[in-house]
Amino acid sequence: MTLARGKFITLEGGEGAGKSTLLAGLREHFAAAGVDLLLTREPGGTPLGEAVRGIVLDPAHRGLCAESELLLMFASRAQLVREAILPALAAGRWVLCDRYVDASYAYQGGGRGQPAERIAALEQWACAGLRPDLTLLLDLPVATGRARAAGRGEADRIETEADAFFERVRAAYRARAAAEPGRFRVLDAGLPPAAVLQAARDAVAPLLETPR
Ligand code: Z5A
Repeated sequence: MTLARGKFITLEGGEGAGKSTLLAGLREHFAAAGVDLLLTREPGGTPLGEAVRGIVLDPAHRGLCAESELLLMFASRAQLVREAILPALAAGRWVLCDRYVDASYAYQGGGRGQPAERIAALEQWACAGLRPDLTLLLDLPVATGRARAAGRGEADRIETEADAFFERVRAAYRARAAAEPGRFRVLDAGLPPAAVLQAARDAVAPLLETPR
């Protein structure tokens, strides 16, 4: 019997949308379902990726240009795909990733104005053809997300952007979800955490029904 490839699920959304909160709930849900899960994140997830994360989020790097930011996101991603995600999927594990390539289209594309074709070319090169089986988009008005995130201490480099930047990010995410309804499930992140988790459980249910 050949081992079934695991499922690749990504979680996306703006600042304070509740990704970390939902990840904790989903981790329990998958454990109860007997899924062997790799939980990881972008940028990050490998020693190199975590070092890149430190660079891109450090407020000291205020002068980082949009091109460098885009390339650093993809450097972290290329490493994560090859070092962690593809081996896990090949071993039959499932992977739940806190952000993936849609974040680059939303933040570096929508937010910073990098051309979508440039991001698509990087995706083709860096991601080894890996696309998510399912993407959960936590959608929330920018003001609500920022208010939730406000009490957390010093803002990272990207969190210091203006509201208009995050409005463009949100619009880009929603446009991607509308263009690919088969892959995306848009969840109302303004609902209480238990309701968001239930909506996410409903969204992953069809994947859990497939043979493992
Ligand atoms: N980035 C990029 O630009 N390009 C890329 O390609 C990639 C990433 C991959 C990574 O940050 C940054 O990198 C991110 C995008 C950029 N920059 N920004 N901004 P991250 O993903 O690690 O962190 P984040 O996006 O800033 O997430 P966050 O602010 O940590 O939020 P969250 O994880 O989505 O939310 P949370 O911590 O679960 O919840 C925030 C608060 O709200 C907390 O107090 C919760 O208790 C509360 N909460 C959560 N859910 C609810 C509900 N449902 N109701 C009420 N309150 C809630």
